[in-house]
Amino acid sequence: MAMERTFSIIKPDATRRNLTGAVTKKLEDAGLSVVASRRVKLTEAQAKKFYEVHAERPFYNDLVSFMTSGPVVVQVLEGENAIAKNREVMGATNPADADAGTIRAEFAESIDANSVHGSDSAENAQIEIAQFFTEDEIVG
Ligand code: IDP
Repeated sequence: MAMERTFSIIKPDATRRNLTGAVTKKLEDAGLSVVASRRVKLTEAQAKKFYEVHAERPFYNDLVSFMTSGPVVVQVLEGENAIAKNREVMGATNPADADAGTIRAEFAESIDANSVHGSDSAENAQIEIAQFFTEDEIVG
């Protein structure tokens, strides 16, 4: 198995409920190391760019409003098979479909306020990490 890096966001619904530590513990318990982390309030431009692929979807404007509604924690996670492992521990997009024990099953409020983002491919992980971190801010 390959060592990989992936990009994670702890979303505003989770920071608002003081779940930053609880979410991070789930990630760490799954074998993922937090090798970069920063709490930030996304600008509308940053959120729009980040979710550009969903620009034509009906939920795009609501998603951008939600992601700018409060602080988020952007993180780089490192570990073996980190991209798939993170998606596994996050659970399905809709918390109603998420497996027991996953972050979204335990913490998400709804399909939009679903507590976490995680890159879905190696290519997107690289693009997303570069949007928020320089190489020297990542300490493995
Ligand atoms: P993912 O976060 O599980 O990768 P994506 O399909 O990439 O899911 O969608 C990005 C984000 O857009 C989701 O995490 C969720 O916050 C929001 N979203 C996705 N589908 C819906 C929907 O049908 N209604 C409202 N929000 C949605």
